[in-house]
Amino acid sequence: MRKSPSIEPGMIDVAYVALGSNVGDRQGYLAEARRELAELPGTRIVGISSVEETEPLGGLEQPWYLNQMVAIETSLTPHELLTKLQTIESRHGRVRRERWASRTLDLDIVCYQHQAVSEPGLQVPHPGLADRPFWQRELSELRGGER
Ligand code: A4P
Ligand code: MG
Repeated sequence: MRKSPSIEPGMIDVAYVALGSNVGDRQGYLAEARRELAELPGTRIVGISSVEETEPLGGLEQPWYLNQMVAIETSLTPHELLTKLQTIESRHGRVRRERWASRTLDLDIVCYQHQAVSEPGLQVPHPGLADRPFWQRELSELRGGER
């Protein structure tokens, strides 16, 4: 993989976005998320991982998840992308408030190829990467196929 130390804001970078759903039509929510990611400004999808069914993390009683990762080439900064992901998430809403962790659609920024952020509201790479073997598998699947 080519590496360069940093890029200017607004330049094209590769971002890895994790998709998760454990309520309702899980495959359908993932498909809608992929479609909406492809429509973001300055963005195109360059890789799509396999879909994995995963046991819920976090110790709460909840249904199993479908997880998937998408690689995008984007000129959106991490902050801009987070805002866009939150808009997509909120369009799909969350159900069953008493089981807060269950959601129709959860979108997380796993990492950028050339950018990092460490702030209270945004951490890139995502700190959960170390604890999520399925994210690690999906990331290596995408990176292995990049070039
Ligand atoms: N935030 C900070 N960094 C990031 C980032 N890199 N990407 C902040 C996205 N968001 C980031 O997220 C809470 C806040 O995290 C955001 O407002 C943003 O400012 P949220 O998605 O609104 O809340 P959440 O998802 O309930 O909390 P959290 O801590 O993000 O939970 P996770 O880590 O998303 O866990 N088990 C399996 N098998 N598969 C799953 O996908 N997911 C969860 C949810 C639990 N168990 C799971 C899975
Ligand atoms: Mg989340």
